Amino acid sequence: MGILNVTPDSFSDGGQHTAIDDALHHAERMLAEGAAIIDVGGESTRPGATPISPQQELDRVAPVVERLVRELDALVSVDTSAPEVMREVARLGAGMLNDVRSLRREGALQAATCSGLPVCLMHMVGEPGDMQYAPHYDVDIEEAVLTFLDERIAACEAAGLRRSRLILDPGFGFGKTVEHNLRLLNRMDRLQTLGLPLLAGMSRKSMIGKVLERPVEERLAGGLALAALAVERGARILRVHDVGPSVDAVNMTWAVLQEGLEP
Ligand code: 9MG
Repeated sequence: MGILNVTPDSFSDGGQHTAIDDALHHAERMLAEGAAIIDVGGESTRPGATPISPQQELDRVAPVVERLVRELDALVSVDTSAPEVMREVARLGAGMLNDVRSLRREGALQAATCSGLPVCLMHMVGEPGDMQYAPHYDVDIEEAVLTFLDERIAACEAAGLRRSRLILDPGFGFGKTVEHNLRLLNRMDRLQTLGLPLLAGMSRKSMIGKVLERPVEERLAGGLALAALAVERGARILRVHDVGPSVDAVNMTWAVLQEGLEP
């Protein structure tokens, strides 16, 4: 899954059309490098990020989704928690919803259910604005994540969203210390007991920066190591910035796990 941020600071400031063209070229390149899914996001979920309105989010995301579907025939995931955005991107042909808030916003469960799309449910405590303020868990992190995701699956099923449409994500970096993140990755195979596909996103995140003392532009090698470990512990979708190197890392890991060259 290649990351396509369409926040105002992500692409060219030569006007909206140029920015959309730039986003499309970037997506085209990620697809050529082997991405199977493009994850489009209009609202930053970085620690400390301030929320934007659903209309602002739609203004950023909708034109890109529309063109990705129409011109590149891409499988488009939309990173959103807003029911209004979910409804509109489903209409425009998006193929998946990625909600870091696990459909907990009012109306999101219903919008996602009605869309008929697969949904990624992610573990997060708090909101991006405050989640990194002294994260604390009363139980082991993997237990906390397992319990949370199990409850969200139950809420989805109760709302009529079929279990077979769900993908689960431990939410690396969302309301977690670096120690929580490292332990969670090491024990990520526990989440396989829920019987659903696992997605992991660690690309360029601060857990790499903290361990290796690297700024964000020097975190590729660390991210590839984490990607390999995530695959070994059950992840089947990786949300990444650097698609080409990640595809190689995953294919190499997979060849070892399969003890051969068959995909
Ligand atoms: C939007 N976003 C940022 N980080 C993410 C992660 O780790 N997982 C998912 N599903 N989405 C993310």
